[in-house]
Amino acid sequence: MQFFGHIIDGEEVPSVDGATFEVWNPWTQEVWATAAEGGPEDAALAVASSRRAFDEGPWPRMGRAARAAAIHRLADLMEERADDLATLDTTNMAKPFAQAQHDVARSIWNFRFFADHQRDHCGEVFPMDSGHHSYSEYGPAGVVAAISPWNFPLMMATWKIAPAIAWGNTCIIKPSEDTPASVTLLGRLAIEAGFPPGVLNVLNGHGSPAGSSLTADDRVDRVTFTGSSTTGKTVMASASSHLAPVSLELGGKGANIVFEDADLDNAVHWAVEAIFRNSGQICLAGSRLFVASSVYDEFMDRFVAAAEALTIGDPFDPKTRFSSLASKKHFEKVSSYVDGVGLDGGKILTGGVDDEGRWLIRPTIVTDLPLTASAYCDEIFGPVCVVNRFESEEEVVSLANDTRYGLNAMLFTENLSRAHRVASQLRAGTVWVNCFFIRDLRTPFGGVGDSGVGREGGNFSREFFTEPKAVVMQIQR
Ligand code: TXE
Repeated sequence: MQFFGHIIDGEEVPSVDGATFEVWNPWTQEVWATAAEGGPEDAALAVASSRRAFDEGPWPRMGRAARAAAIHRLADLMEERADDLATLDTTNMAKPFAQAQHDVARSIWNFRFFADHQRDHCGEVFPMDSGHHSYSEYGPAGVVAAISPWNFPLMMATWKIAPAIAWGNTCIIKPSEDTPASVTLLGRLAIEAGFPPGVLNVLNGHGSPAGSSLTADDRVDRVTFTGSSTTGKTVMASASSHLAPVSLELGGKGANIVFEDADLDNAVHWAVEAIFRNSGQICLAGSRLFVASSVYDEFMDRFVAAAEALTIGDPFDPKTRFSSLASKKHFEKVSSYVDGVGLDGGKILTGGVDDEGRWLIRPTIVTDLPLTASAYCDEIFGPVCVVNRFESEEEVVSLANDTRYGLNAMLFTENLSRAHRVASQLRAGTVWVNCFFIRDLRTPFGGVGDSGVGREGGNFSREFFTEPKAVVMQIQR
């Protein structure tokens, strides 16, 4: 059985007290590994190591080109081990292997992008009428605590680690207790790439005490978190005790709007991706679908057919497009929402809870739910799409914005003016027009309301992971 330790100060180590936890394969429903269960002492050691690496080590001082080169070396090693990284994510959370390979490629790109972004960046110069000029300098903030979820185990972790270390910080990543494997391998590769000890530490373990010990530690200068809105609030409160800025990427209940003039083939394709990719375990999921009345019947026939055509099965089978949920606990959560649909007056057009004992919810499409039903309002984080029809643009904008979340929205139309008009009216951090899930790493990423605080990506990550400084210089006397 494999073991995933902590990576602290350039070494893979067990917990100080030897505690471990089981790591599950949700497809086979078997324990396939164990991992070190981090406690307060392990967290303190990880923070002390990253603090030393920041205060005394070469990383923040080595210059941008050398740092970029080191990060590209790590990316090269990830490329060499890409299938091993993808295998760990698929084993650990039943993500279809091709999707896990895609996540690894994107994780490598996270490192390459931010390595180059910090190397090539310029500060600003502010000419002043007073005979002075000012310029800005972006220095590293210090020690970053990063806490990541289980739905994109490697990808979400690297989305945090890459900008943090690229900008000269040192970082402790705590992966989800459900998916410690790929991030631990990443930590091993960082050692192999020659990273100075403490630049990238991996602390395995549960949210409490491992994660909470990190966020509460006053030697930590930044906290970046992706997870549930409830835990996000706890993390923010904890970091506020020592005034560490936080970046929170939380849940979502994305609206997906199909107007009557949409290209229906394209809209159906993306509607399926938006709610059934990764078994719906995506904060950006298009879980509330609104379809114009005049095309509703035609769209729904095609949407239901496409959902039923998804090949369900073993995530390592190349034919599989859809597999089980990431854990038993999560399966129970999603099942309870599906079970509640009928009680709330909703109709399940297709899908439902698997009847073969797997931790699987088949691609599920629901109609007729009242707008107050919990399956309509809450983030289910599973393959459950709630559909409503609409009559007018004004009506659908109001429906789409009527949520406590605001991470993303999609709209499908061939009318250019409408696309711009509606995109600007939607209350969301990202709006996709005629597509879904396409990202440019320079753009802001984050949400409003219960979907989070702050933005990351390109210069937005720079703002968060650095301490901008103004230097004012007299040039004329
Ligand atoms: O999330 P948690 P869970 C949503 C989704 C899902 C629900 C619950 O709706 O069903 O959250 O998932 C760490 N201090 N999302 O229970 O608890 C934890 O160990 C510090 C949306 O997995 O938020 C893990 O590493 N850290 C989401 C991470 O927080 C703590 C992705 C997320 O766990 C902690 C995942 C604490 N007190 C779930 N408690 C998205 N936005 O994509 C827990 N953690």
